[in-house]
Amino acid sequence: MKLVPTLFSLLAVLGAASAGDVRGVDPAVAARYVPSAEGTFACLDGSSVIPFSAVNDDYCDCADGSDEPGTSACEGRSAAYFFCWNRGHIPGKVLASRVNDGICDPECCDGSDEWASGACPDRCAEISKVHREKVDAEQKTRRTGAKIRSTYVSFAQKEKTRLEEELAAKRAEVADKELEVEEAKAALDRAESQSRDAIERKKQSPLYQSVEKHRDVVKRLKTDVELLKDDLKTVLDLLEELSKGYNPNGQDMAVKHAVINYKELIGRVEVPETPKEGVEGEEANAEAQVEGGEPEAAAAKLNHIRNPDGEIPNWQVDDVLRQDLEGLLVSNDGDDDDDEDGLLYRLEEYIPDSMFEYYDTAREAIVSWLTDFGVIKRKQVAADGPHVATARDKHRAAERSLTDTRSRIRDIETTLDQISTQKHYGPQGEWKKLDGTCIDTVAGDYTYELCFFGGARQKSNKDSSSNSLGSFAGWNTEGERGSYGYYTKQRYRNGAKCWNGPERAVNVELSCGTTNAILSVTEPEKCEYKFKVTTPALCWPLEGDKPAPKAQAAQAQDAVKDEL
Ligand code: MAN
Repeated sequence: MKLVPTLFSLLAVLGAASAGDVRGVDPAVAARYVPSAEGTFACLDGSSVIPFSAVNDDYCDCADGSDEPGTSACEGRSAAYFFCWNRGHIPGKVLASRVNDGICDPECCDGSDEWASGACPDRCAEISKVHREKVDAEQKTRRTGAKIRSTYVSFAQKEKTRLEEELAAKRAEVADKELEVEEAKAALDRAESQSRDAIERKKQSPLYQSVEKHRDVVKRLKTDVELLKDDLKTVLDLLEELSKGYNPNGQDMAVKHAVINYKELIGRVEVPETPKEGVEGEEANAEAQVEGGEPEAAAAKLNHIRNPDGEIPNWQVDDVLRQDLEGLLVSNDGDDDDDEDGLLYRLEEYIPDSMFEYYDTAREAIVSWLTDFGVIKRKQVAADGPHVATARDKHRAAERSLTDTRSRIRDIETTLDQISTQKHYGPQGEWKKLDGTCIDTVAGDYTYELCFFGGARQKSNKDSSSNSLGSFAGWNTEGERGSYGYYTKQRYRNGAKCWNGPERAVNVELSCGTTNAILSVTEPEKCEYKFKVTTPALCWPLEGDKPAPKAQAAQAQDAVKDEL
């Protein structure tokens, strides 16, 4: 409150045709800018009461600055802002500090904020025209987009109906399938027990018992032969040592005869041309016989003693011992559907004898290799018979079918929940249509791809390399679910790790457009990308057009706020 009114305050008061026309006052609080009976003004925050003449006197009296709506005297105070009418356009506001600062603020296209100099002409008519054209274009896009969006909504509704029907059918199937599994299990148990009983019975047959005994005997013989071979080797080694180390001049006749006999056993005996007479002569003759013979022939003979001709090879004996006798009982049990697998397992019948040993060693390896690669199926019959195998296959098939049905039910329930609520597919399920739709754009050295609700990728335009930029991680975390703002952002996270940096990620900024398209791609931070995307899914119908989503009113309010 100044004692001597300044030029500004005079002009400000003169500018007010009536008390309600105080310069710069927001019409929302205009009623407070009327002098009281005592000719006073109460600050809007109630902090003080001042003479009405102190309003707009270019001196700040109120703590909140509400006494100076038309000057810059209260700059920085909470209520210190200037309201401009912008007639013919949309009213605006500027901070009190910007009143009469010599700058034509765009918020006040009527130039009223520069009232002291009158330096800013009223440009509201032309600005309003441009604005209207922009708004008209936006509304046109919005209307066209909304029509497309409505097809998305219909799609979601149809999809919902289809899924609900499928869900009902699948739920009805479950009880039948559970019964099928139960019956198949009972049949399998029966077949298994019958098969066990039958095998037990057959095992009591004289033939089986005899074969088992034979096998036991073969087993024991094999052990005996192995032990004897060991013993023979020890004895031969011993005699070899003895024959090399013994002293022929010694008088130990027992040793001498043993060596002579050993050498006879392994070598060809040669009698000297002129045998000597007498006892000494006999000994010399014997020695000559022993020393005689050909070393190579002796070695061959020794080898023959150790490994006689006609010896049954170990693999043949092992084959007999390994034979699955129970399996033979089962496979003979009416298994007359001799399929290709059977042929494969009987391949040995066609293998020439000379190759059999090699084939036998390689067979297991070949069969497991073919089984691993799914070329053949190992026959179950050897383990439990064809009836059990069939029963087991039926039980497994019934279980698989029940599991598939249950899993489909869970999927449908999830999708229906996502369509029906506002969680995933928007207020009217409109985004369901875009689930899996991919759009892309070229930017610099890369083509950027976005698959809605799937993943984002960065593909090189120079080679075939590409980086994952992440998978769908949710909508706008700041927006309230169901509000327009909630659907204007999507997050894609956990992409390929950036060298020396974070995992790649994308923030998608969505707006209404008549097509699904990526408008621009930027990388504001290393490996953090921003996609600007248009989509009809965000073209909510205009107020007055039919039918608006629930949150439409909220969006309309947001829009008005933005404009003010
Ligand atoms: C690649 C691309 C770029 C990224 C760098 C980071 O070249 O993914 O977008 O900035 O890696 O090393």
